Amino acid sequence: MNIDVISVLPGMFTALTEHGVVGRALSTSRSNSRPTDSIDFRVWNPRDYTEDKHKTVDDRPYGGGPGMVMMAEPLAKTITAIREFRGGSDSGLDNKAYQAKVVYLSPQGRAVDQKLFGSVASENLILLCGRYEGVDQRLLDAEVDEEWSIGDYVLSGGEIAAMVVVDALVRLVPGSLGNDESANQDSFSEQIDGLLDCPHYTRPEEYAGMVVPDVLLSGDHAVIKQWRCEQSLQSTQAKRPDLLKKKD
Ligand code: 4G4
Repeated sequence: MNIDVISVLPGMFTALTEHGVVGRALSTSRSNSRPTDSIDFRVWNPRDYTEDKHKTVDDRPYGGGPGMVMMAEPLAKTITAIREFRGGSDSGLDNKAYQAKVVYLSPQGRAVDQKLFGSVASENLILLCGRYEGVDQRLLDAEVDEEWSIGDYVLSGGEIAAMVVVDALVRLVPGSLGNDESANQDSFSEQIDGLLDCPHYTRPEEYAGMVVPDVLLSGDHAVIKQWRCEQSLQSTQAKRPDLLKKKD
């Protein structure tokens, strides 16, 4: 899976690439040591695809009003550069033949969820991050396949929304989470789909007068699995009954 992000603030993505299990997964893929089942992640700055000496990527809105709008041309050139890089002459594809979903992160988009992430985890993505008041509509009409929202609130730019999407996707790509990957895949497949997680405990056995549930100390893995399943159901009923109504 290739993920290409378009952002005028590429440095923001070090929050993702330089920390934790997601950072390790993304740098492993860049070092080319896992050619299959991993994520090749790159960030592209539209300023690098401008022609003027000030590297202008935004301009004032037609019709007036506050703020600035991201210009179509630098973004279109960035997308062309991505298509050339991913499906360039050495790959045997021409520029337009590179198969990728172009996604615009915006408050107007379709609400993302785990099911959507599962359905795109095998595709290539180009994530477009808006800044200022957003992107010229003609670029969106010409280039964008889907518009996604991470929730009903407004952010200063699409970068944090894109990082949410990438983090969630890294967890779904087999072989991307390092040492613990087989364990992670196992617990993912055993997890009851669409329910909230069960409670977790670690040492000590007693903390602030509270003890670990006996069943978790029993060593009976069938009983433990049953208990965790019941806890997940009860927690979902109490905190998110809407998730249960969606299921059979
Ligand atoms: C598009 C249009 C995504 C993108 C306007 C992006 C929230 C989300 C942006 C803007 C975003 C979300 C600058 C308002 C960038 N905010 N909920 N901001 N703004 O997924």
